[in-house]
Amino acid sequence: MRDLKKIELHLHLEGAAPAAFIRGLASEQKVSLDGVFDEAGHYAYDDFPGFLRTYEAATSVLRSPEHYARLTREVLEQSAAHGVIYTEAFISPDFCGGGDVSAWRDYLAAMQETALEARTEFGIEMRGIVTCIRHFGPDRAKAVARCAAETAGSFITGFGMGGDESIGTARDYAWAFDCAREAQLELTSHAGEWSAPDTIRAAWQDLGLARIGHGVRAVEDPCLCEDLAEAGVVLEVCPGSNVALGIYRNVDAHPIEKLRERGVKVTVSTDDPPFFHTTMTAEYEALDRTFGWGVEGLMAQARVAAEAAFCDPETKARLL
Ligand code: ES4
Ligand code: ZN
Repeated sequence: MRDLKKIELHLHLEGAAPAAFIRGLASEQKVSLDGVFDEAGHYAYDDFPGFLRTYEAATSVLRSPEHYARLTREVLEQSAAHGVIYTEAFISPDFCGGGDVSAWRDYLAAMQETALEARTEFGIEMRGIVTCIRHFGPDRAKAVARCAAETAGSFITGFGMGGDESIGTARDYAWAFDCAREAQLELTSHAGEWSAPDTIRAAWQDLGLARIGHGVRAVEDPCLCEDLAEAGVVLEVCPGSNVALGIYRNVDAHPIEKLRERGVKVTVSTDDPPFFHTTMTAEYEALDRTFGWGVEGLMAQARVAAEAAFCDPETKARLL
């Protein structure tokens, strides 16, 4: 399972930072990160709002382009060790210069340079999806969209939104997504991880998305599943993340198989692997064990991911 070639479409760069890496940065800066780690040294949180708080506290020690270069290298090396040959990382200008375009350019240059080195060294290709954070509000989202639009190109290929789904409506963020679309960026947003199926339809239609982050609660609405299947909208499904956050009791209870059976295009990702104690290998093993996907089913899912990747046709052709 580890050696199968994998494509990951939904990975938060900051959320992929190993706890030990963040502890190392904290001690270099002589700051104490109270409440961020448990006794075993893992990230600590009780529920989704707690997860977001821990996540934001952990990112507070990522303070320079050089820190992001080190993070990028660490994450790409880890992913490559699990057979990932192509990864799309969500990157948040809110954490890289606070939404200021010129600071963002410096952070981005550091990440892009590291990604080039990692391609040669570890054999993994990376693209960045600039991501706004819903609970920071529509104005911050606009600033992030401007960062994305200014730096759209061969490395920054997408725009997305994460954060607390209970805040506002999709329409509140439409300006940001329109701005990104005009800059030729491809679009995805978290929806239907926590929120009801109608918010998936709203995000998909009001924001003009090609892909949806999670979207698993679509399973509760057969009509929505039919429409997503017909339109070929791709779900970035992260089973281990959903189980770790308590949305589903275990992988057996996870709707990924039902969604696939209904013809919805599903792909598999890890979201924030150290937070959820998962890896792409672990996700593959769980899906094989639980639903009997086998190498064939897993490879079929990887082809869906390759087709849905936010990259140029030549790169895509090499992944298929
Ligand atoms: C998220 Cl803003 C953010 N970061 C990491 N993981 C997430 N899941 C949902 N929103
Ligand atoms: Zn996510």
